[in-house]
Amino acid sequence: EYGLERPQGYNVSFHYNPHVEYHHFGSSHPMKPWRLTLTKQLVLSYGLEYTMDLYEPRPASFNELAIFHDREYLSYLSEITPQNAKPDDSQYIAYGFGGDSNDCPVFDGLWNYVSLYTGASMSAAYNLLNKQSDIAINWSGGLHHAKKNLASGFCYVNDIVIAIQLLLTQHQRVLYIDIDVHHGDGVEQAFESTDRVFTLSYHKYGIDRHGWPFFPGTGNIDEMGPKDPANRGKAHSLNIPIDDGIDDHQYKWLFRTVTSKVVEKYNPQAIVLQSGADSLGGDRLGRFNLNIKAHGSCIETVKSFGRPLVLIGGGGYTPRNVARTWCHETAVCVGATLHNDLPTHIPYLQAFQGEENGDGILYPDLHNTKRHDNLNTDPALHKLVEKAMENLRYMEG
Ligand code: TV7
Ligand code: CA
Ligand code: ZN
Repeated sequence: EYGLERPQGYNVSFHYNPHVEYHHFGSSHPMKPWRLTLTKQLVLSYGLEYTMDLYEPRPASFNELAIFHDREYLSYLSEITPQNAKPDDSQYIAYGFGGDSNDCPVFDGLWNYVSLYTGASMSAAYNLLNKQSDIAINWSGGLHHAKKNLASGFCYVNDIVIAIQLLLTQHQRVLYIDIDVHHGDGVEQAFESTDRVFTLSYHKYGIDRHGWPFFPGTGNIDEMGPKDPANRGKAHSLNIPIDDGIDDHQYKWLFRTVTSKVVEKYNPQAIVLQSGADSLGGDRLGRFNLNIKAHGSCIETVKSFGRPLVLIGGGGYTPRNVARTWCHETAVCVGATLHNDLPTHIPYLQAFQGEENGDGILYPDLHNTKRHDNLNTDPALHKLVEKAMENLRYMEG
């Protein structure tokens, strides 16, 4: 109570183990753990560390990862190295390491990497459970595609599922919200048979001009969990498929309208928010046209519900904008306003310099930096919201 001024009175904690930064997926791979170095540097340069409790969590153990994952899969994951990997091995392929896309490469320190980001999500969940924090942040987590025995889409261990499992020890209903540009399929699938977790994902959905579905190819509006009425998980997933180029105004309206309704109906006792930054304009893999403050307005909306919140990272493939966004969203959590001019004394300042419209500033205009035409019309989005509202009526109240 005697700390720095916190206008909105939220206790925020920041869970981060810096060792996670030093892992490399490979030089051409879009996932760059050093975006977390940039994020941390920005957070520190604005002095946000004085407004939060900082934790350096220990890595998760094998047994902790086994809360969700199969032990056989974990044994394989813990033993595989670039030196001993056999790409023709049946387990290698079955566990998701094969394939021509190389989405999930085997790299040095892989087991250490997955243990570190999962340990940080667990630490964040524990802080909610013991009431040390109202909001607990882990920007290194959010690996939402991993299945119990399968690596998928840059994700090997599903830290989100494990964090939610911990929250379920004390909370009857947990809401999972996912604003990564990709569908949060791994989390949805993990909880498809329970009514104690509601999953809500906003994502790009559709087929490109070469006939390829946008990864992972699931998450249409009519996918709302098991159809069997005897299954408790029925209607406890909501997917919001979005087309290329959605703008700030449309996304903010869509997010606020649908999420508010879900919170009102489901009345969760805790919320886990995956804030993937690949939904920003100009992202290397994404297709949307959001600015940093529009992305951050989703965090403001969720914060306004006043429920215990775990805030985690996820995708984000233009590192300087990932860092800007997660720094801004950290400030949103503590209730601070940041100057647009970046502090001039920061290490890595050059990462934020020399951009056409972002030179030395926190909030560049990202609109149409990748020139994705907006294929979302207002009438189509209104229809989508209507369908979402109809889906919610199938949930037993
Ligand atoms: C949470 N998109 C993860 C998002 C995971 C997306 C994909 C890549 C990609 C991988 C690379 C690479 C890439 C430039 C982009 C269907 C395929 C891809 C045909 C050859 N460059 C998150 C996963 C997605 C790997 N995967 O949600 C090494 O892009 O689309 C696919 C799969 C298989 C078939 N091939 C196309 O954000 C963290 N991968 C460069 C090097
Ligand atoms: Ca999503
Ligand atoms: Zn993504």
